Amino acid sequence: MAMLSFEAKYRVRGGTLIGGDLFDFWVGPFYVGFFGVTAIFFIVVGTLLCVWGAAIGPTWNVWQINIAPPDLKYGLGLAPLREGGLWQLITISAVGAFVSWALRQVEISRKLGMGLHIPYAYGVAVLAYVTLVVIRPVLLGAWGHGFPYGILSHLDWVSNVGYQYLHFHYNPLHMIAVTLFFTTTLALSMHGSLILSVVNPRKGEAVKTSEHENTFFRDLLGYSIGAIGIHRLGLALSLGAGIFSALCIVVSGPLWTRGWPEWWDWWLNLPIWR
Ligand code: UQ1
Repeated sequence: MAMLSFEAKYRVRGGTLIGGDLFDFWVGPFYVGFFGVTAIFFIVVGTLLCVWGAAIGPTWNVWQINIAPPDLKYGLGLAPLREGGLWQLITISAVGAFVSWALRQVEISRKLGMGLHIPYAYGVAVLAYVTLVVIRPVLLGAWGHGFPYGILSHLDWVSNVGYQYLHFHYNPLHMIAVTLFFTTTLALSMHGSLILSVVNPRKGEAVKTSEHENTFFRDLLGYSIGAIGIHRLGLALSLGAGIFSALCIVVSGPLWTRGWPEWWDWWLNLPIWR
């Protein structure tokens, strides 16, 4: 079936989570739905708030624009608009847009009778963001612990928070997250290169198949994880990277307040050394 006729055939009513067929329609290629409407609302509001924040700031230099969270003295309360209130409204808009987007993915998956892997995977990225600007600030008792919205300013925040724990690379959960990020790129480069190598034969030769894929890695490593397996591995590695990233920062402060190098004292204090 040609792609476009497939899409027409599967563009059917139903699968919505809320409101029946109220917004159950497409605009051109895009499915709208109730959560398409809420997503557009939060995206427009959040973007305009960012432009407002930039306009009342000292610069239009895109690298230097900064919309900071409230001072710590405001705790978990609301701050005046110019003193972090805009950051709070932008954060609400961002969470609203991200959750709307995830629920729109759920509706599209349900319409097509697919699994919910895509919204779950996207949800892990949202979780990482929510951990930084909601969960950790709430656990620490002030919105001021969220990161500022700005290209250079958020980099400075990461550097400063890292140095608060002396040497963040000693955080064991950060070590696991970094390892998972690197392993994700290794797995994707292996998979991408393998697929391209089999579908780009020499001129006049037939495209190769999974037998060639399996045999290559059995020759090389004595093991092939298989066509479905490599995708399960890729998903597990990349979601693990996001989950351990969220974990490594949410424990920094709420659970561990000293430098991360000191955490390893448990190793030096093992009774086996005495
Ligand atoms: C692999 O074994 C495999 O199965 C045939 C793929 O599917 C097409 C792959 O893309 C890759 C990269 C491998 C090799 C991976 C491991 C972990 C041995």
